[in-house]
Amino acid sequence: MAGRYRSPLTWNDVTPRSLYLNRRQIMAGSGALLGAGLIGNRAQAQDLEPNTWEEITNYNNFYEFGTGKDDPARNAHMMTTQPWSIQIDGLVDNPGTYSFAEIMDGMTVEERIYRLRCVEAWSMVVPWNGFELADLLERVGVQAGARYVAFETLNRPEEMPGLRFPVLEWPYREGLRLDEAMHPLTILATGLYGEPMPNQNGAPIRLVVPWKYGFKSIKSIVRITLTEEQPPASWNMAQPREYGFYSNVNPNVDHPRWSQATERRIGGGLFATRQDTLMFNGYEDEVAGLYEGMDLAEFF
Ligand SMILES: Nc1nc2c(c(=O)[nH]1)N[C@H]1C(S)=C(S)[C@@H](COP(=O)(O)O)O[C@H]1N2
Ligand SMILES: [Mo]
Repeated sequence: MAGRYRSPLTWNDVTPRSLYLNRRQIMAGSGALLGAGLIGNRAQAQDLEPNTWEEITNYNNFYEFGTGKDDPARNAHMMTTQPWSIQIDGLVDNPGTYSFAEIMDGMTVEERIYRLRCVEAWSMVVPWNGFELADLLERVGVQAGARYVAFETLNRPEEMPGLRFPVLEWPYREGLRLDEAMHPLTILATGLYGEPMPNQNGAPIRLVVPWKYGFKSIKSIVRITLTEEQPPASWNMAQPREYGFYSNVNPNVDHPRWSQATERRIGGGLFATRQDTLMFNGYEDEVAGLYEGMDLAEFF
């Protein structure tokens, strides 16, 4: 691992508006300096302008609250997020149920401005606040036999009206290979725009894996399990031909029912044209090494 990943941008760069322009000039003019790939060129720098708070919190996928894009913003207030705890178990040295405060204790929360590319071919740029999942995994102690990390979302039908419908196998489940989970780009996010995570975005704590389709970034996590075998994942279980376990963003591997070559950037306004989807969602330099020698069409 090439050491801790340092985001080239901070929240101070995100706002106010005048600083966006300043930041974009800086980014456009110093590709070599920022350059380990996250910001490779001017086009990429421009599409890293974050979406607005309104866009990020009103256009959501969180099927536990309904399948419409505006259902989570309308319904997710029903979810109780205090108290909150995460059960951490499986192949770890220190299994247990950790309160949100215990999880956060000693963690350095930083800003990470990441692209979010949904498998449905829309995208946003989100200024998350969070910490590296690796920091938590190191703290609980990953045992030698562990090869995967499994995650589960809260499963509370009385607060989550969408759970009545068998769209997916509940609770929502996802998984990563251990090296993906330990990668410095993989974070547990607890906020956005410097505010606590809104319920519709996965309060109080959710995964963000920016080089994978959005459904891998599981929300409102209550359980993390270190496993030897590849864990079940809700979308993969529902439609294994359409949603693979890896689900790395890849413009060359289409979904069986639509192209993945381009994407619709939410809130594009005046410049609302489709944009090209980037290999590994623009994080190729950082993560391609994880998949060396792997057939990305077979292991989609
Ligand atoms: N528990 C849970 N996590 C989830 C989802 C969901 O329906 N339930 N939707 C996923 C999908 S498809 C996407 S694109 C992202 C959307 O995150 P956002 O609403 O914060 O933009 O969350 C992912 N995490
Ligand atoms: Mo998605």
